[in-house]
Amino acid sequence: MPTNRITYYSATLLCAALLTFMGCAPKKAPPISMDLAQESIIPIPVSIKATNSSFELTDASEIYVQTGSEELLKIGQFLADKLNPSTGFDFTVKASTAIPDDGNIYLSLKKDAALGDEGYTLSITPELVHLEANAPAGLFRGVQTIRQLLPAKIEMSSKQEGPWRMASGTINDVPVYAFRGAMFDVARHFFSVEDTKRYIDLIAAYKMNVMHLHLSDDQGWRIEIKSWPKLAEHGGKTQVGGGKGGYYTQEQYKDIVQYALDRYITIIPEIDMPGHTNAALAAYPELNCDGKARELYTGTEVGFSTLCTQNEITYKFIDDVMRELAAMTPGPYIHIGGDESHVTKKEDYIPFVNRVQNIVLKHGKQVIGWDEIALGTLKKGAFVQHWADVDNAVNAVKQGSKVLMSPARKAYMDMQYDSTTKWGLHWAAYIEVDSAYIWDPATLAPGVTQKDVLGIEAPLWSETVDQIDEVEYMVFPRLPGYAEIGWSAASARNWGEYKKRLGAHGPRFTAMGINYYPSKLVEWKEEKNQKN
Ligand code: TNX
Repeated sequence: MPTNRITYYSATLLCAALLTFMGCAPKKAPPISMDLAQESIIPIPVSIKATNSSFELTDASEIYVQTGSEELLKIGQFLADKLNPSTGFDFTVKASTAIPDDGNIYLSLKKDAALGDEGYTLSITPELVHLEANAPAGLFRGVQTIRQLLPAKIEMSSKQEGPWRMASGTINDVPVYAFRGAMFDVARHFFSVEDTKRYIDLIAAYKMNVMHLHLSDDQGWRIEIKSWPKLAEHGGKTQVGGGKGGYYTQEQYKDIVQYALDRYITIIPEIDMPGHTNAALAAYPELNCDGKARELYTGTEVGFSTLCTQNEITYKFIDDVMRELAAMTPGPYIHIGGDESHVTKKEDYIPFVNRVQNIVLKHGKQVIGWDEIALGTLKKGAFVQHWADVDNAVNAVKQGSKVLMSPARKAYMDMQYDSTTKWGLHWAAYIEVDSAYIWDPATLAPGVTQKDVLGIEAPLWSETVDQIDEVEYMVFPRLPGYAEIGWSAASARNWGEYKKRLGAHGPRFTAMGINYYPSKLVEWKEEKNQKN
């Protein structure tokens, strides 16, 4: 054995012997300088204080959560499940009452009312990543920030080369609006449980907290109702274009609800009425005023169907549907639709909406409806979703209701980006990524101010899309902008600055396998390897 190797082995042995009291364990590379203020976080946080150093995750790192909470262990596990495949490390989640040793991540709760349910503070030093919140949901939102501070390839599902560094400093963050959502129309085309979970994962990454499911329309009824089985069995048989359609069993729906809940996302189920009901009218003849079942419909016209508002059986039907829906929906809201009821007489529409609100309330849920429901008498706690008519939004506020902002010309993700977009419609507008971003829910409608706004929702109608990668193309890259409009103060939002952050998310979208529209308005970044 050559002398230099003998020397090396003796040194190693000596070192091992002295390890306990001299601490000559192999040293980690010293932290490198990184600027937290230059990181591209979407939605932009309230405040970022950079300390120009870094934390490095290694295979010795662990995730610790404050002792005593199953819920915190679950949030820690969510983070571990995100980090394990790409790092190839084996993060396990452990409980600890004290701040753990150097090199680890710690999630804990603190009493801080200013953080509300969803705010968090994230402190990163070369020694520790410490995420704190007033409530578990805040920790979950903060975990999304941790993901964004790591290299984009952290999102890959196969092992990648490190290093896995995060810039050091402190982030304080809290959302402006309590409701930040997206909608999925699974009625025009049916989408599987897996597709819906995928969409939920994508909105969760941008700190949205609501997924509104449009579960019924002229072309299909997509939720099993045990007391009216033909709704799904017959009414769910087809879809736009005549494909095979489908529906969620109650077990599958509950599975989606739980999946969303695990991501601190509320599911809002919508049963659209009295219009947009052809599928139900095809399943049960007694819901039609003439007592005759309608044919299933596979086209894309709107406004031709109506429940028979005069018949008592209609209200029995609604009561049964709402009872079953309420029983499997832990969230506070049920959406009653109410849009485009062009063949329902106004004198029938208004009493109908008033009566349906009472049914929803009776089953312990709050009402949401499209803006036309403001033509009726809104019950206490009802929310109006503005999509088309500003007068309806103003009328809702006059009645004491809050408005959910989904203006079609800004927030409809089924609108094409421009005339060359393969999928989508353009009846409201072409919505490029800048136009989707540049608007403020608090100034959109004169007379509707920030205190009147519940939040923002971006709907994805599915007349023209039937595959999840097509959905992704319409949703990305507009959705991160909607998430930011809902989370960040208007004064902190600026397209020129935002588009740089968005461009830096290109590699993240790629790593997540998102089929996104590479808008020419944005300079899409390549993933840069962090320097050693
Ligand atoms: C209008 S928005 C509708 C939907 C269509 C959508 C297509 C609303 C409440 N009604 O039925 O799917 O336009 O963009």
